[in-house]
Amino acid sequence: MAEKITFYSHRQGPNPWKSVTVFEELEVPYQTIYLEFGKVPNGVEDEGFLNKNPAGRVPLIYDPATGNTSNSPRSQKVDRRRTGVPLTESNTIALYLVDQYDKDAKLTFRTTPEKYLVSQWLYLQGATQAPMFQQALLFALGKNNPEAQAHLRGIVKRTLATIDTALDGKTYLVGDKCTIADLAFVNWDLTLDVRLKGDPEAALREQRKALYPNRWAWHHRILERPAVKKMIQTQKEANPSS
Ligand SMILES: N[C@@H](CCC(=O)N[C@@H](CS)C(=O)NCC(=O)O)C(=O)O
Repeated sequence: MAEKITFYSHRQGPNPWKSVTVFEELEVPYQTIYLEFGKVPNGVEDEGFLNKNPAGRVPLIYDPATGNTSNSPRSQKVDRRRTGVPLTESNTIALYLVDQYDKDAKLTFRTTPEKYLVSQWLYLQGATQAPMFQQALLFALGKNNPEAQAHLRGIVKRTLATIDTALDGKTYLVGDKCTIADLAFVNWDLTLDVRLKGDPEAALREQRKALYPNRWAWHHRILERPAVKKMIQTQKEANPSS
């Protein structure tokens, strides 16, 4: 069995949990180190972690299987022969894991155009879904700016509509199987109740089900996957009081 990947995570933040789903799908062994947010001991902005990822963000993995690399941001401070390749960015980690561990292409495609379509959805997830869902919540919570709130909720709804249209007559985003592109959307989608709170047309689950039926069925289809159930259970266990 492969040596365990060291995985820096956060108990709530959605991005690291995307990696957990891919570990579980591919049965890749990993050991989790939970960090706090902020400049606190064991925090993502603590000097110890900034030496590993100057961006101060999780997920970050070290995979001993990949051996030496010159990819470390502050390479002189990391013993790369012992720790393996350091990688950040949840979608890059997903791409890495399928390259390294998904020899049968269970979660990906190696053909054209499918591999570019997987990439397209991963970019949409990372560049639009995650940051816009995050902004929508920040504006809803912290700023008395109804125009900005409505604008951001509009982008969230447009993202849902984009997925819904793409899934018309289809089961998954690319080809006929669930790939890392589909899996990448789950964790932020699970937070829609708070992102769309107060929205006149899509705040409620029943409203979203009626507005985006393809997306609704797809999201629930993915939630039935054993690896996704395991990820959700692991997150519950990591947050016993919530
Ligand atoms: N684009 C990055 C975003 C990573 C990211 O923002 N992670 C959050 C947790 S979900 C984080 O580490 N935040 C640190 C902070 O807010 O201080 C990815 O997909 O991995």
